[in-house]
Amino acid sequence: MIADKISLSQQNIELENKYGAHNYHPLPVVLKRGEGVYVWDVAGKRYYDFLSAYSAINQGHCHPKITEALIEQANTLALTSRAFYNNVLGKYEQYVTKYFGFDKVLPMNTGAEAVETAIKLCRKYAYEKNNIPENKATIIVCEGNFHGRTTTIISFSNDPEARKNFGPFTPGFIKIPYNDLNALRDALEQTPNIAGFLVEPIQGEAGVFVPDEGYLKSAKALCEKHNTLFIADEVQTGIARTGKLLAVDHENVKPDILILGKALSGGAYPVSAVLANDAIMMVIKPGQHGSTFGGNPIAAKVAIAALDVIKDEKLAQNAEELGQLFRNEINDFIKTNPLIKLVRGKGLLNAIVINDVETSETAWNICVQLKENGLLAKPTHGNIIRFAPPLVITKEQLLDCMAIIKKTISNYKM
Ligand code: IF1
Repeated sequence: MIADKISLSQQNIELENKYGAHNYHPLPVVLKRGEGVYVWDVAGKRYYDFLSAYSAINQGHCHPKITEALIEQANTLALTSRAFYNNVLGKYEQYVTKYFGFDKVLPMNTGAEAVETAIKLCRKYAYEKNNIPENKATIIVCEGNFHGRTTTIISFSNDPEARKNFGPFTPGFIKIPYNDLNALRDALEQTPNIAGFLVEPIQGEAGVFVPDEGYLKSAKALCEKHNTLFIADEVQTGIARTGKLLAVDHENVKPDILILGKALSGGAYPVSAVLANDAIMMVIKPGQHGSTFGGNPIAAKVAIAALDVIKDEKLAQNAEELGQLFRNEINDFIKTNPLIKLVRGKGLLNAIVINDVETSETAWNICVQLKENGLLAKPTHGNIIRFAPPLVITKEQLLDCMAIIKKTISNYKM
């Protein structure tokens, strides 16, 4: 019986290897079902999901309220395109703009599409409202950024793996060190035609780098002083992940352009969005930007349900409280376990740095052991393991996960 289940796993893995592009290197586990903080593999083994599809499943796997919204709308009217109005989109647009406090939303599907939309919006505003000469707009980004995988977005990545042999690249971006206000000030003062500053409030993929307290507020003030748009990419940090509705809320910073994705749908459907006030958003006129599925009725209904769940179940508060518990417990554990160098994060977006040379082998091997012990996590870059469970996790479940993490690391043999 067990042998059959293992061959079932192997069969699925072999199918992906044979017929799928090899653009990922997944952990060797084949999942079949998800519910709340749990996922099950094809052998029926249960795991805690500590990745949450990179923070898309903040509301937990297959949340009944979100799934119900998806199914009901899918059985009613799935897609109209924006060539026509429908009876769902306007209600969603009103809901999401009031939810986050902006005049308007431009609905898209993936995070990268929303980032691309924000870049186009920023450039168009620069040319039409900020007297920047056409085709001269420059957007400041940070070293170590991750904003998606389109050709323009990787044009300003400094990850060789994300860039190699994908050129030629899109011009109009300059990079500065993350969490460095002097570098931002210099770029704003010395570089002509700056249109915007695109930043992750916490750099997720780079390894959950939390900037110094006050960085976001000072960065926004510098942008205001230089008449530059502050663009917050909250695709991964937003929707309650860091213990507030948005990561910028920790510093009461209001971006000029807000980018959302992932948990905007609770992982049930690709939904992303760009929010801005009229002065910015209205530079885009009919026919100048769009997408076949952007703002479709299913996405609209799913996003309303997903955002309802965040508020109704007080998931930001839960993330704040249990995130503190997680970091406190790991910091205590570090005192007696040299394998971990440090833990960092905000809310339930955390990472531990393994105390070894810059190699991802140890981090990967620890994740394989965690899998054996019933918890799924994955390394980000190098020797860093990200821990990001669904925000619906209970204190008891978190303590159970802490026990698994500590046991695994204590027993790990380099
Ligand atoms: C992959 C990383 C995380 C994002 C931020 C935009 C996007 C993402 C801050 C684009 C997407 C995903 C992409 C996914 C894995 C995951 C990821 F490892 F790639 F870098 F989370 F850190 N802004 N992040 O984190 O959104 O187009 O994917 O919907 O490409 O492997 P998307």
